[in-house]
Amino acid sequence: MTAAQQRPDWGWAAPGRVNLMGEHTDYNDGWVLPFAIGQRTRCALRLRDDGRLRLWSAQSDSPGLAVETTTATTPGDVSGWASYVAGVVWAMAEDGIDVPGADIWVDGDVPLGAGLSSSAALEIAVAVALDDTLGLDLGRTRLAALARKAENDYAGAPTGVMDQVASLHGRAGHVLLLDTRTMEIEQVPADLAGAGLTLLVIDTRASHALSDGGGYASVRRDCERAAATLGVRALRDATLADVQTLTEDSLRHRARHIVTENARVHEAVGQLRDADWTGLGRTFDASHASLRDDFRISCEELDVAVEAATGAGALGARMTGGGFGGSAVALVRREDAEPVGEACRRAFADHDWPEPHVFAVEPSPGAGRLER
Ligand code: GAF
Repeated sequence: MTAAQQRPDWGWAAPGRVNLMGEHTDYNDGWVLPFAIGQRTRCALRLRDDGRLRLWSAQSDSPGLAVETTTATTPGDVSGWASYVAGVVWAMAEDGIDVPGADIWVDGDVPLGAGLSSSAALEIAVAVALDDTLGLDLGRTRLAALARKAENDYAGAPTGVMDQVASLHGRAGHVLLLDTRTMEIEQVPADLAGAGLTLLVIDTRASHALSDGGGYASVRRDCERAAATLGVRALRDATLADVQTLTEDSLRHRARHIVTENARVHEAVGQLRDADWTGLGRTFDASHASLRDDFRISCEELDVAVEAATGAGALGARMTGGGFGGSAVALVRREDAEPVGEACRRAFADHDWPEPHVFAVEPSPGAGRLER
């Protein structure tokens, strides 16, 4: 019998996320408003004592074959999905935590490359599995930091910490207001279903990758340059008046998005608290316009999805996540969900693009052990 056939029961799971508001603000010390979705990555794990690390993914092109390395792995040893798993073991070792060896299996239904944080779901599923199995009790703050280190320094994607925190701290019926400077978290009630609303994800299936050294890294560098030019610690500390003094067009545009987007996070929290759904829809639209025109990380597929959704009656729509492809989200009245999805599919057919995947999501619990 092969090791793949001897997989233990699935023991742990971690969700992907949707971000309601606050895009690219997390690495600018700003605020974000994500929630964990019902789609999750599952993990099964068996410890070994020989320093070997063998990894299987049901989503890989050859799911029966293991990716093999050792617990002394260093960045560059493995690539693709396996780098997010081996990266967690590496980050633990860097932090003085000894993993004696492990066979690790992963599977799940977080759409890959859709901007819904499949990579953080993978890291967190493995991090909680190791934490539990090794009896480490590291706590969620440290687990989030280890997973982010895996993503940044092992997998090579220079992201912020929003996705890992959302995957760990998700709570049904709530969105999570995170201050990425202080790491303070506030759970904000968001009973969308109770208000007769649905949040639709429109996965455009346009490619999106954070670790290709392309768009994400370059906008992040622009933000850091803008902060340095203004003499502030991070763009969170800049005002709109400061931003207007930036003479380089692209820096001024990027910085303006960050300053206005941080304000929109707080507006959205107020609108959730007041059940002001039309206001929240307008904030979605303003955020998308800012991501498209100022931050410049949208793409044609995302813009078409957003226009089709609002044209068919959505209260508001915006791209979510890292951008350059991936998914949009639309806030719709329950009875409009079907026509909005249909309008998006029709708009994509008119462009001869592959059909987008449209599905509803709701705030769901964060990572943890599965009932056996
Ligand atoms: C990706 C990153 F991983 C997050 O840290 C965040 O920057 C997001 O893009 C944009 O808001 O999901």
